[in-house]
Amino acid sequence: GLDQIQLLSPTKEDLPTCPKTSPFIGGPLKVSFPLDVTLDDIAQKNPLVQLGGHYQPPNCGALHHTAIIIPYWARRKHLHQLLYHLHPFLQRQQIHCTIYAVHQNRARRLTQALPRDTKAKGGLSRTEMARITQMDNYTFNRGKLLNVGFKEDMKENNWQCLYFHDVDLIPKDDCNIYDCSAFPMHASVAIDKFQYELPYETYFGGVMALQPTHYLKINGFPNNYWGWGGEDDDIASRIFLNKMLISQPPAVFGRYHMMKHGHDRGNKANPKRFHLLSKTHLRWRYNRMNNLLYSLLSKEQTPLYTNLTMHFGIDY
Ligand code: BGN
Repeated sequence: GLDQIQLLSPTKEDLPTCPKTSPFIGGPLKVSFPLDVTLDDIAQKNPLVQLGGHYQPPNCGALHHTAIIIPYWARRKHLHQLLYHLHPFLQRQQIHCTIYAVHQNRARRLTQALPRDTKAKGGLSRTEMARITQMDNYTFNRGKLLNVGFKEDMKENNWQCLYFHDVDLIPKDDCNIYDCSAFPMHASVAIDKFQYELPYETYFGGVMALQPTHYLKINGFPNNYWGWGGEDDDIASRIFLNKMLISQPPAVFGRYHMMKHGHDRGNKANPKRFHLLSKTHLRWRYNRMNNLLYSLLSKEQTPLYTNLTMHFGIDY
């Protein structure tokens, strides 16, 4: 009975609950980068972070259980700089968390990776071939990455809060607590690149936090935005269409530094985004987490994060 259950998980049961406000939280943060910081350096600075980028406060039972989901490709340097800031930040907040980097494989065309005989005439039907070529087209798909992040992370732990976090944004205030609220939350409301203001009223890009129930209610994120732009607006629409509001931290806390970057190859502005957005109210029920086609190529537990790499489009 109950005794047995307690025996099976003895460690955290005996700890007092962490205080509502962590005593380690400071105020505004100065964001600066040591030039050549390596992952080993970061790991050494964060000895309490466990394999896979997992952390829980050692002396108290955490009040918040948060998965941080970072979609990325080809931004290794940004990922390292983000980890450098995020790990100590999360520890100061006394949060139980894991950092997941969700990576879209773009090493080579999937069609080229097919065995020769499959490629030979008759091996694959025309429609199948067309689908592969269209889907695996080297184009970034943030919506899909976020959906996979959700699906894979919930298999590992019963997370109560999910932070969908762009790789180039660094929080600039300790009071920006990485927990969830009653409504979906837009955390990055004051990015330096946009003069610490929302670029437009319904902007929902950068860093957002949802409870699993919010995510399920909106049917997950759209899978059909290939390339840059619009998927965040689609997600905001899904939230409004489901009669939820978007909450925000006070702008003084929701400050972020955006790391500079040039144009990403394979992430061109998507010309279809305007049309797609005009159809969200019709499509949100169908384009969603359940018809998400992907294959997980690897799941690696590195000292500072769990790395998920996937192919999109087809499963053989
Ligand atoms: C918007 C993009 C967002 C992006 C922000 C900030 C679109 C849809 C056109 C109606 N939306 O314009 O995806 O996060 O800029 O860069 O392009």
